[in-house]
Amino acid sequence: MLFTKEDFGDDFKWGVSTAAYQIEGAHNADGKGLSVWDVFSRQKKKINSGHHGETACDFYHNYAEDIALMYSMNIAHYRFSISWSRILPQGMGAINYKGVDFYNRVIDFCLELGIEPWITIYHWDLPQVLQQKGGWVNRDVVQWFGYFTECCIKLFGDRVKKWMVLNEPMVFTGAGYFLGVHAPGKKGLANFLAALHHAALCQAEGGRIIKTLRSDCIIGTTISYTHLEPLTNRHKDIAATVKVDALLNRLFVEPLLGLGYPTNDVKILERIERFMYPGDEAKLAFDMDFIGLQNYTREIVSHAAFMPFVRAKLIKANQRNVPFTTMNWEVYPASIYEALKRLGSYKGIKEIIVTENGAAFNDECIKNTIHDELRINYLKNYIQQVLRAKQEGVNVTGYFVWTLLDNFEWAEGFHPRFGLVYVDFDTQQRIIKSSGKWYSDFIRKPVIVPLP
Ligand code: IFM
Repeated sequence: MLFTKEDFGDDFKWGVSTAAYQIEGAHNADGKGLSVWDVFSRQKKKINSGHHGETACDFYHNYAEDIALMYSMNIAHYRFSISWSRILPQGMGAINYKGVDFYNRVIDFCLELGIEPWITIYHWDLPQVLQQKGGWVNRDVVQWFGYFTECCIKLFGDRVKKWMVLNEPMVFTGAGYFLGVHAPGKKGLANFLAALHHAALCQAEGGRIIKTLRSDCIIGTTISYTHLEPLTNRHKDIAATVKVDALLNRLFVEPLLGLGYPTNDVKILERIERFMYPGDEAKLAFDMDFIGLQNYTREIVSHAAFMPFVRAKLIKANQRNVPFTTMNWEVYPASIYEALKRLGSYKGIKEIIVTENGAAFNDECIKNTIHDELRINYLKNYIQQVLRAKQEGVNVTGYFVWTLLDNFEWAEGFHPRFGLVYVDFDTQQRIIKSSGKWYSDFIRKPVIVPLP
């Protein structure tokens, strides 16, 4: 390998990311309320193979072993999310202190082992009771989310100093309220535009609430950011790429920076106005301490006359004669470099942290070992591209692998295995994969040998 962790500097943060619904299980334990994912994944044919996250990695009961495992792997930064319905079973109102105790145990044990906890407030698991009132389509979600944020900060902000407001809002609004392939399974433009506007308001409002309650916290939010290229140099493909870019990459970050929605490039977004109240434009902006970039792949875009609204489509990796992962995502390390350069070029962005990057491959467990060379190569090559961007001046200050444990990959169920650690979902046995060992060696603290 031509580079080492030291090339990134002493302050660079190396970690792993997870999300509540994907690992915790214990879906109705100790007073937890149902989330949209508990309900959605029980509906027929929504999730591959009929899987659901009711047990998942049972992190709720195995958290101590899993955090100890992280410690043994030299992981010093752990990003996880809070299940809204675990601490507020009714979405608002009374706090479920048994749920709070769980997160207190997680946080305190991390701190005891010298692992810094990083909390994502919302990673897609809205309480079902709030969905029954319209969920993200109902503007009241701004109040509901504000209350949830306030509770999180008051309950955990004394010990947790690194916060992210939302996880990939484009994905949960697009897949959950436009395409209907994620919880809560809603479809249509009106649902999507309302949900996206309310999520964008929450993104900024969440930041303001944290700042007001705890000025000593570092505040960020995360976005998915995919490098895009047109299929050909034809004007139509280039125009399609500009549209997809505005939707996938710019939609949430630009309002946050005070630039408004990218309506010039996607005319249909003008219809958001129907959901805007006077003064909303200013409320969409907030000066984040950092932006969490989540990049996995590049997409190739072509013009598609039959596609409603965008007139564009993505050409799947398996149709392009390129290497790809179990998710059918192209392995293209320079995508993270391109994404970092592009995001880094916005004037208002002070700092970027790669809050997710990783890959799912068809790992095989043979005699209790998992030789996942493909994942090692993926991580090495992507990390090298992060370094390239850093050396060219992008202020990228951390990198979190998605993910620690194989887990519930939303509509795909448990088949795509993204973990550095293999999970046998029948026995809950954990086995560190070769990639986990590689990452652990790569980020190991240098041993200081005293001079005689
Ligand atoms: O598993 C997801 C995660 O919840 C959000 N970002 C992408 C990951 C891989 O699909």
